[in-house]
Amino acid sequence: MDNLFNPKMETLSRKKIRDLQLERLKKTVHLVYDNVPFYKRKFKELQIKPNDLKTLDDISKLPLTTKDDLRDNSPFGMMTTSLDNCIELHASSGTTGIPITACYTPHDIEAWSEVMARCLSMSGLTKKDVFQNPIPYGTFTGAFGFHYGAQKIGAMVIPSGKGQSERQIKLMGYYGTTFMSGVASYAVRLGQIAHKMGVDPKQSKVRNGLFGAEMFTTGLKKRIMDIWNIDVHDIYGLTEMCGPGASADCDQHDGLHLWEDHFLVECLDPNTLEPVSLEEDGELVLTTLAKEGMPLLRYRTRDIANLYDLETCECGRTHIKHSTIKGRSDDMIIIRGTNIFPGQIESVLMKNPSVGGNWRMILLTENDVDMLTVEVESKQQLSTNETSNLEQKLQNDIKTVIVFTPRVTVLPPNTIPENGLKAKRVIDNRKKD
Ligand code: DLL
Repeated sequence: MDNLFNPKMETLSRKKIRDLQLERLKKTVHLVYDNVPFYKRKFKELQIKPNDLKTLDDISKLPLTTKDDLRDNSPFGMMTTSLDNCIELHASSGTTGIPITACYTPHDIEAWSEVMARCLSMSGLTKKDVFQNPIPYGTFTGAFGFHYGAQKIGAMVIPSGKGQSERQIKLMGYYGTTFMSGVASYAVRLGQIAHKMGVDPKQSKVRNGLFGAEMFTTGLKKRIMDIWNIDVHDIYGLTEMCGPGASADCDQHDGLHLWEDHFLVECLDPNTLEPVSLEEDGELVLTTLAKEGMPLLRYRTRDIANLYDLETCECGRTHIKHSTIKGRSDDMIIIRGTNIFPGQIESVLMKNPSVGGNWRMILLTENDVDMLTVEVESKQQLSTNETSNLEQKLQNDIKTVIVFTPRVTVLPPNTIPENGLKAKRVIDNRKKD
């Protein structure tokens, strides 16, 4: 219980959380109805008025918001206030070229710092820590979110920023970094670089890490723990909500607490858009409850996870938990009639101690048939014989989870190209009709 940043809010009774959610939801609904033409139009189409919202269950009457809605109204059409009242802008690039833009009022920056401080404190950050933040400082939300949260706790922040991995390792040693953040796959990469430089990551002073921003399987988490000999926490978030900080896992490592005084979560079947039962996988749909600049109603995240039973957690927090993100509904690949999430493959790969840090799936059409090749780096340089044994073993193991037999190619360490900030796990070169 000693790592609560805001004990009162983090342990609020379920009844008080729900009362607060209803009060804030009503306020948010009025705010967007009065100020955002997109929402006013949607309410009209659905023949509802803000005052029709009487209970939290009435949320199902409200319109959903999609990424396309944000793009159609980009960059500033979803805002409730003029740009004069905003002090910061962030954006996520996505794949279509039109960025998703978010503008923050001073109040929004404060709210973001608060949820980030809760996540960091829950992961063990204290004011005594030296906190290294190896994330590019730019329009991506990652670096600033961690920076604000860590400073709110009073830790010393090293804003080490983008890449330059050898420099990151040197800074860690020089300043005695005790806590690091980052994009999940980068923590593995940094470990590899340290080894290459003759530095054993286990001997560093780092004792804790908080990572996220991309698919983060339990296998990858364990991998980072082993490489660095640190405790690893998972943090989830998205530009549309604020950036990182919607949720993170506590020391129980059994699901991520989502800050329900800031976000109202629903878990819906992505096809029918009906709620799924607790512990059943569905799409997380989030409504902001404490945002001023660009509040969103029922935002379809596309992220697949499940919500847990609402008992008070051993850590004392009362806020709902969700599982790790299993994948994005738009990441699901259909090959020969089988639905595959990249996370299923990563889980198999990360269990194998001979597998290195990077991997990807390559999809091709050969003689009108979809072919899947899994390319994966080995941890150490292997002989031809060892390589083919490992390929065989991985092929069999992957087959048990995806039902058909993929090709597996094991490559030497550090040979799969890095693809920007977040790892690109799927290269789909199939013929499109
Ligand atoms: O990635 C914010 C962030 C930065 C989160 C740093 C955590 C750490 P976007 O670029 O808008 O924002 O991407 C959001 O990334 O919808 C998920 O699909 C994915 N994602 C984020 N965190 C996790 C996680 C940031 N812990 C999108 N596990 C989200 C799995 C994650 N996927």
